[in-house]
Amino acid sequence: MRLGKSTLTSSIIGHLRKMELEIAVLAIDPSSPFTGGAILGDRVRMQEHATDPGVFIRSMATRGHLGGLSLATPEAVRLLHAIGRQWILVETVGVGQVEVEVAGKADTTVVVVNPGWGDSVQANKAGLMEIADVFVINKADRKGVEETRRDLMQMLDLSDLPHESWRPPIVTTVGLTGEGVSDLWDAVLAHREYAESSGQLLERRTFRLREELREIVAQRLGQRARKICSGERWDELTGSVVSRKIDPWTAADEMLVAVDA
Ligand SMILES: Nc1nc2c(ncn2[C@@H]2O[C@H](COP(=O)(O)OP(=O)(O)O)[C@@H](O)[C@H]2O)c(=O)[nH]1
Ligand SMILES: [Mg+2]
Repeated sequence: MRLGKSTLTSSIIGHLRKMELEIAVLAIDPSSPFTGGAILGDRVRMQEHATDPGVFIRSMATRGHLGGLSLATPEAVRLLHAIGRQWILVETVGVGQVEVEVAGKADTTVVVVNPGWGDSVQANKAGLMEIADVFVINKADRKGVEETRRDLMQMLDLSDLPHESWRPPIVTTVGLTGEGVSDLWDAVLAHREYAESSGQLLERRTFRLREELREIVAQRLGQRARKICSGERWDELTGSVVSRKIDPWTAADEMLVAVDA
C-alpha cells in the first residue's frame, strides 16, 4: 500500500543526517517483484540522499522468493552494523501483505497508517496492534486525522498489549514536507530507551537470533535431504513405492534409518 513509507523514510534520513548520524536503509518491497517498478520508485524518491556517503540505500528484491529474505535481511543488517552504521532503517510492506516475517522483527517497529484508513485494513488491525511500537499517521495534510487517531486509541484501549508497560504513541507526519518527523524520531528514541531498560530489546534480539538459527538449520537439513534422496538405495525404495510394495512413509523412514545409522 502506498502509505508514503518511502517518502517518510527519506524525511527521516534528512533528520538524522542533520545530526550527522551515519545510516543505512533497506527497502523491502515485493509489491512489484517482476517489474521492479516499486524498487526504482524508491530509488528515485531517495535520490536526494544518493550521493551522500553517510547514507547507504539498498533495495532488497524478493522476486517471488519470500523465504530468502528472512535470512538475507538479518545478514544485511549485521553487515551494516559491523561497518558502523548507527541506524538501520528497514522499510517493509504492511502486515497482511506477504512480508509478515520481516515486519515486527526490528528493535523498534513503526507502523504507518493514513487518515481514513478505515475498512481497508480492518482484518489486519489486530496484527498491526501486535507489532507496533510507534504509530504514525502519515499524510496528515489530508482529512480524517483526528478520526484515525481516535480509532487507533480505541483499538489500543481494547487490545491486549503484549508489553503492558509500553503503550505505542501516535504521531502525525507529512512525509512530503518533513512535518512531524522530529516528533516521530523522538518517539522512536523513547521506545528504544524503554526497550533497553526493560529488557525488551535483549529479549527481542534473543528471539530473533533463535528464529534465524532455526531457519538456517532447517535450510541445511533441506539441503541434506536433497542429497540423501538420490543414489541406489533411493532408486530401490522409490521403485518399491511405485510398485506399491511399501508406502511412502515407510520408505522415508527407511531412508532416514540409513542416514542415522
Ligand atoms: N498528501 C501527501 N502525500 C504523500 C505524503 N507522503 C507521501 N505522499 C505521496 O504518496 C504516494 C506514495 O508514496 P511512497 O513514499 O512511494 O509510499 P510507499 O509505497 O508507502 O513507500 C506518493 O505519490 C507520495 O508523493 C504526505 O505526507 N502527504
Ligand atoms: Mg516504498
